[in-house]
Amino acid sequence: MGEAIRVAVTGAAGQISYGLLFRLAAGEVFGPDRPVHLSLLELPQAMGALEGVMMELDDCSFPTLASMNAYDDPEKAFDGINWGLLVGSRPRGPGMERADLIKVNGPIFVGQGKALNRAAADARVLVVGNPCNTNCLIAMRNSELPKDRFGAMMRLDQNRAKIQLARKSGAPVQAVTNMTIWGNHSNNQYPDFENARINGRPAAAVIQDETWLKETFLKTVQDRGATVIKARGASSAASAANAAIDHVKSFVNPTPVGDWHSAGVCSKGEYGVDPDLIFGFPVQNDAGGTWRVVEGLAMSDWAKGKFQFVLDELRKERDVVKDLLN
Ligand code: NAX
Repeated sequence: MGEAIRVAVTGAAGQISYGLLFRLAAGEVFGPDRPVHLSLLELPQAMGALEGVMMELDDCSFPTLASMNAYDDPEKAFDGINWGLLVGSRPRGPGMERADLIKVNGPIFVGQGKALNRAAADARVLVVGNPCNTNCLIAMRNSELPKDRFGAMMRLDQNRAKIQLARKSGAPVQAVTNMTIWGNHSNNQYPDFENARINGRPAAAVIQDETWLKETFLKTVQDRGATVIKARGASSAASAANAAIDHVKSFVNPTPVGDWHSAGVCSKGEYGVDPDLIFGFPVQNDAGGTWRVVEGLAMSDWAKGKFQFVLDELRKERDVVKDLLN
């Protein structure tokens, strides 16, 4: 076995982590020959619950789980890590507006951004805790890690969009490629069916139902999180954990030729997005671990309207947290 990869997971006693930690520890992300060290961060009041999760991890006897530690201090939890999966944050309470959530969670990501300076030189970060794009922006702007190491999770939205197109067309989900979720992980995201493909053909040419694409598909994907909460009485946890696994895998492996994946990454001005915003873009990754935004995708005027709307939403979120940005 090779040298252990050190992975920090925050909110480690939460629901998403319960779906995530076992798959990480089982070697699903970094392979059967790469031991994983888990550095688990929680709030002091959740340390007891975390202890229970760690007992269960022990009881799986995973050969790839080299070791694990629990912390309530991000400086310690992020020491020497190669990946930081920032899942923990405060959930939205009853009557709470999005702006309130941004304000209560923002400070967490100031502290965690600074603590990420203790990470290994090659460290990468995925922010899952909501509002994930803006939390990621805060962490990035408070950290000295290079900006291209930060990502926010759009992958659950990508996976949700793909299965809807697959179901509608009757194609298997793996036949759906080139799925972009532009913008924000919010219900104003724009899932781009115009550039998506099914068996290599434009999705719209296969589905041939513009009303369904522009209305049903769009709303289903945008509102999926709320629909799951309503049905399950709890938010998407297993599918979010699965998406986090997919996100990390997509950044450590080369992207299949001709395809791309969606991630919230730091804009360098692509498609007119303000530099530094963490915006959902189509991304391709090479074998060396370098990624780039796929440029030059066409959009109809209708799509440009959706794009502009979500871009404005992210600008407003940035304004709410401007005091937290270094
Ligand atoms: P839970 O409430 O089950 O777990 C969150 C955990 O984070 C708790 O155990 C809490 O003690 C811990 N925590 C809170 N503040 C912390 C801090 N400062 N440091 C360390 N730990 C801290 O929520 P869960 O269902 O696991 O969801 C976690 C986050 O993911 C939420 O913000 C949620 O909104 C977000 N989601 C993001 C998704 C995405 O696609 N980006 C989809 C699913 C999910 O909604």
